[in-house]
Amino acid sequence: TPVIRLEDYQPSPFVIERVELDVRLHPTTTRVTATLALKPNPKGRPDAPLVLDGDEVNLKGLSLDGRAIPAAEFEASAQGLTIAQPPRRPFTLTIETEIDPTANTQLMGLYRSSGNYCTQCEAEGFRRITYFLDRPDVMAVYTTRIEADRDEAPVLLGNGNPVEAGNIAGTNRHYAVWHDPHPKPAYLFALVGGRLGKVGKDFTTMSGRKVKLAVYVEPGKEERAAYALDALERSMRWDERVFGREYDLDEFNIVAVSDFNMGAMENKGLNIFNDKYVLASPETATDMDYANIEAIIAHEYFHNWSGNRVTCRDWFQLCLKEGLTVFRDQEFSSDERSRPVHRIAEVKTLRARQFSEDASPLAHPVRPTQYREINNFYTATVYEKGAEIVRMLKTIIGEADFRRGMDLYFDRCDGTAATVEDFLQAFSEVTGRDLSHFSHWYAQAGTPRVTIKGTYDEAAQTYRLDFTQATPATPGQPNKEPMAIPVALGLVAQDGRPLATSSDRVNAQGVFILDKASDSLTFTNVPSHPVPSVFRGFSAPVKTSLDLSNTELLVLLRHDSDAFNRWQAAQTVAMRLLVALSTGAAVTDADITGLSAALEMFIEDDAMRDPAFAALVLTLPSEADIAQEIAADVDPDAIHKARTELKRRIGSANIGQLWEFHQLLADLGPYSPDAASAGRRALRNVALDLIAGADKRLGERLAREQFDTAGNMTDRLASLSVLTTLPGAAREGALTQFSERYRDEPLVLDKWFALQATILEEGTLERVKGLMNHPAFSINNPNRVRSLVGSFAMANQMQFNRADGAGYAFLAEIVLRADELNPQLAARLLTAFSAWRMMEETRRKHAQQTLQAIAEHPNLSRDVSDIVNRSLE
Ligand code: HT7
Ligand code: ZN
Repeated sequence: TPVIRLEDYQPSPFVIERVELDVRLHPTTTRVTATLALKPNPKGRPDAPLVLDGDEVNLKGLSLDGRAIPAAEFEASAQGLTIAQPPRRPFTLTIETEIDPTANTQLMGLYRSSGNYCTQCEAEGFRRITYFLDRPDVMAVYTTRIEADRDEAPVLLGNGNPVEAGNIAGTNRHYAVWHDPHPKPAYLFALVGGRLGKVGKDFTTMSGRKVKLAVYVEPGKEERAAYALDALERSMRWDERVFGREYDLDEFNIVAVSDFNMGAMENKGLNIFNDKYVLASPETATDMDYANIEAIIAHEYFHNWSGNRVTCRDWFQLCLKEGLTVFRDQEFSSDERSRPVHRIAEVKTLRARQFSEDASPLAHPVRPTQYREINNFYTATVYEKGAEIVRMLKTIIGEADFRRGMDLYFDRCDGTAATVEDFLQAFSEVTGRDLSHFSHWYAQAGTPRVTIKGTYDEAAQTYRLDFTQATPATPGQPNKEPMAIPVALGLVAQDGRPLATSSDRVNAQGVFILDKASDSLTFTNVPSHPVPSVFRGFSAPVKTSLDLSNTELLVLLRHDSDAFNRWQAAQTVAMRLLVALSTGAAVTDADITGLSAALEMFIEDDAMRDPAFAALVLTLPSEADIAQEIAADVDPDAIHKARTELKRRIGSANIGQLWEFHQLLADLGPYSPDAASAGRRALRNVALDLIAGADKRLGERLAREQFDTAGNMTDRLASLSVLTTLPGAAREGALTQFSERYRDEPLVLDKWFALQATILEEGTLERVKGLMNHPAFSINNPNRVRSLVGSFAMANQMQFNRADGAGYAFLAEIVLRADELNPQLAARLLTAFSAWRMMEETRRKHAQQTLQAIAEHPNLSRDVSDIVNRSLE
C-alpha cells in the first residue's frame, strides 16, 4: 500500500461548491444520487484529470450537465472514478450509486445498527456512499433528501436545518430534506433513519437564537438520555462563556447507536454516538460512565468550532481539531468537577496510553509526516499529547493571551481548512512571540526525560536546580532537538511551609522555560534546605528524574500546595518500592513502613476533606505502569506479586481506618452522579479493595454485603470487582447473579465481560474463550469485542503476556477473524502488542513469532497490515 506524505500535499485540482444528495434508503440496495457543482480550483494543477474517490460503491449512472457521459470518457471501479478530460469551467456531475448498508460490517459509510440506518464518514467513509473528492479541504454546502419506508424509518435526520418533509403519495414511503448552510468537508456528512425515541429541550444562545436540542435513542430508553441532554446544554453554555463560541444552526441532534467504531462523531448538527456514551441510569451506569458521557458530549459539541467551522487542511493536521478539542473538553470537565482530581485522571490516562505509545514501535509525532492508513492515527498521541501541547501553550503565554489567540484563530480561520501553522500564527501575532521552537512538540515523537538535581548552599542561602533534557530515539527520528518545556515549580521547606521563591528565570506564574539541553536556575534568600516541587499540575508531558529521597517526597505528599504533586509524590515513592520489589532489588521494612505511615497520616488528616483526591492517593500505580517504568526484560508475574504484596502491607497497616471509611461513606440518599458524591463512593470502594487485599475474609464479607445492598451500579460493580480478586464460590455466585439481573442490558454485560477478562489468574484466558460463546457476545459488535477481548489484551497485562504465549496466540486469532469484518476494530486490538519489545526474552520471542505469523497471513486489511508491520520494525 502506498505511503501518503505530508510533504506531497497539493491543493485539489477541482472544488465542489454544492452537493445535492438524494438517498433512498433500502436494507440492501440503497440508491444514492449525488449532484455535484464542480469547478476548477485556481490553486490546483490546471491540466489534471478529475479523480473521485470510491470504496465498494456500485456505479449506476453518470452524467455531466445533464448528459450521460460516454463509457470511453471515464473509468470507474469500486475504488474510484476518473474523468480524464473534464471541463475547465464550472459543471455539474450527477452520479448514481447503489450500496448495501446491511452488508457493511466495517461500520464506515452507510450501515445498519439494530435495524436503524446511520453513517460514519470520518475519515474516509463518504466515498463508501458515493464517488467524491473525499478530502477535508474540499468543502461544500450540502442539501440532503432522505427517503425511506415510514415503518422502517419514521425518523429521518440530516445535517443542518430541516427544510421539508412529507409522505410519498400512494406508497408507504416518506422523505425529509435537510439543508446545511455551512460549507463542510465530506467527513462531517451524516444521515440517520430509524425507529428512535427522543428527549429534547429548547436552548437560547447568547445572542438570543433559539435552538432545538434533541437526543435520539432506542425507544423505551429515553429516560436514560436525560443526563446526556443536560450535559449538552451545559457544554453549549460553557463554550459561550469561556471561549465566546455560539451555536449556529436551528437544531442540534444527537443519535445513539449500538454499533460504533469509536466513542462518537461530530457530524455537523447531527452527532452520532456510541450508545455507551449517551445512555445512563443509576441502575446501569457507573460514576465513570456519567463522567465519560459528560466529557464526550462536550467534546463532540466543541468540535462545532474546533473541527467543523475551522476544519483541517489534510489528515496530517488531525491534532489541530482533536488535540484542541480534547483540551477544551478537559477544561470543561475541570470546571464542572474538581480541577486537581480531573488533572490527575488526565495524567493517568496520558501516561497509560500515550507514554506507552511513545515508547513503542508505534511512536509517531503529534503531527505525523506519513501514513498508510489514516484510521490508525486516531491515537493517544494525536488526541492526548495534542491536548497537552495546547495546555503548555496556555501555560507559557498566560490565560489572557491564550484567549486572544483563540479568538483570532477562530475568526481568521472560520470556514477554512487550516493547518497547525495557522493555529500557532494566531498566538505568535497576539503575543509577539516566536513560537518556532515550541512547534517541535508537533514534530518530534518520544517522551522527553527531564533530569533535575538540586543543590543548597547554606552559606549563600541559595538553591540551585540543574536541569537536563533528552528525548529518546523513535521510529524514523534517531536524533532529537531540545524541546521548549514549561516547568511550573515552587519550593517547600522540609517542615512543610511554602517558601517564597525568587529567581529571575521564573515568571510571575511560577513557570520556568527549559529550552536547552541543560540549564540551571538559582533561587536566592532560601533560609533552609528546601524540597523542590517541580512540574506542578503536570505542566509538561515529560518523564522526570529527581534526586529526592522518599522522606522528602513524603513531605510533598503532606504539605505541597499543589495537589497534583501531592499525589505524584505518593505515586513516586510507591513506584520506587514496586520496581524494587518486582526486580528483586533490596527493599527494607523501613522503606515500606515509611510509605504506609505517611498514608496513615494522610488518611487520618486529609482523606475526608477531599475523598475523590484521597481515592487517587490511595491507589497504587497499575501493573502496566510498573512495567513501563521498568521498561526492559519485564516479568509481569513478578510485577503482579510485588503489587499484591505492597497493597497487602498498606491495607494491613490501615485496616481499621479503611473499614471505618467503608461504613462512614455508604450512600444513604438517592443516587446523584455529581463529583462530590462520586468522590465519596470512589474512596469507599478503594477502601474496600485495600481491605480485601489485606484480609480476604473480611473483604469478601463486606464486598458480598455491598453487592447485595448496592443502590447503584458504581457500588455494585465495585463490590463485584473486589469479589473477582477472591477465587471461590462467592465470586462465581455473584457473577452469575449479576449476569441474570442484567441479561437484557448489553452495556451492563459489557462491564461483566470486562471484569472477568481482567481477573489476574491463570484460568482467565480459558474463561474469556468460554465467554466468546455467551449469547450476549458478538464479534460484530465493537463494544462487545472491546469489553471482552480488548480488556483481556489491554488491561490484563499478566494474563495477556502469559509466559507460554497463549494470550498472544488468542489475540492473533481474534484479530484475524475480526479483520474480515471490521478492519478498524481488528487493528486497534492488535495495538495491544505494542509493548512486546520490553518483555523478558521468552515472552518477547512468543510475541515476535505471533506478530510475524499475522504479518504473513494472506489478505490482511490495510489497517492490520500497517499496525503489524510497524510493530515489527
Ligand atoms: N472525530 C471523531 C473520530 C471518529 C472516527 C475516526 C475513524 C473511524 C471512526 C470514527 N468515529 C469517530 C471522534 C472524535 O474525536 O470526536
Ligand atoms: Zn474529537
